[in-house]
Amino acid sequence: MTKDLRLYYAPDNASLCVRLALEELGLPYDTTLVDRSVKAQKSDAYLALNPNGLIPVLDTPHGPLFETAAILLWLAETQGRLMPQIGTPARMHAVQWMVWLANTLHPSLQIMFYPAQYADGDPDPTHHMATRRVTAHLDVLSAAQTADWLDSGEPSVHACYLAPMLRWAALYGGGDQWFDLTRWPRLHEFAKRFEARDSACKAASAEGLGETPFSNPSACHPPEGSAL
Ligand SMILES: N[C@@H](CCC(=O)N[C@@H](CS)C(=O)NCC(=O)O)C(=O)O
Repeated sequence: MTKDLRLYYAPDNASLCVRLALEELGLPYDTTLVDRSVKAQKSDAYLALNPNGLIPVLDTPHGPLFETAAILLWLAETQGRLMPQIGTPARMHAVQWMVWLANTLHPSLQIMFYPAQYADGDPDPTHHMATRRVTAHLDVLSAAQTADWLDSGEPSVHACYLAPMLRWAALYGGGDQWFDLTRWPRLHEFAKRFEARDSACKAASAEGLGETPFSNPSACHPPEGSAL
């Protein structure tokens, strides 16, 4: 039977954040692999779902939805879970950190992963700049008193968004083992706690992410498709 939700995904891509939330919420969903090896994200069929040609898309009963943060917020809103309730003081900081994840950390990571797309000529200075920025962002997050979702052990859309980003920083951030999550003990504890959850285990199994996908990640070996 066709389900109401369909996740267009590629292994270890931003779609992983959405998969984690879907698993955490226990919602039934179908998946469609977007085959990056043939640039399926730029095909006419996919551009009709997301004109940006980027993964993920979540197809919903109201039509396709793109942007990781928008999808996570929509899921939280429609399910009444994974975010503090609207109108509560806790909601204010929860929204603040969602915007920060989407608007600050994620873009800096993307520049670090793909510096040539952001540089005229030599991409190395751009990569160094982005690495410094990511380090500074994680310093800010790990010291933040209002980011209680880091320590609570409660599932949240923030956790579903941050955990993959910590993984990607380690795996795709530019070699030389520059990234050591133990430098930020609070974030390291968060990653260990999060990867022990059933939702994380199911997502890791579906996408071939290994045993410690967030606290000490290794290259992904997906059953289908490719990360890049
Ligand atoms: N702001 C977008 C970024 C999505 C994004 O960059 N997705 C990457 C995979 S993690 C992608 O589709 N890359 C393929 C490409 O650039 O062609 C979001 O959060 O949904």
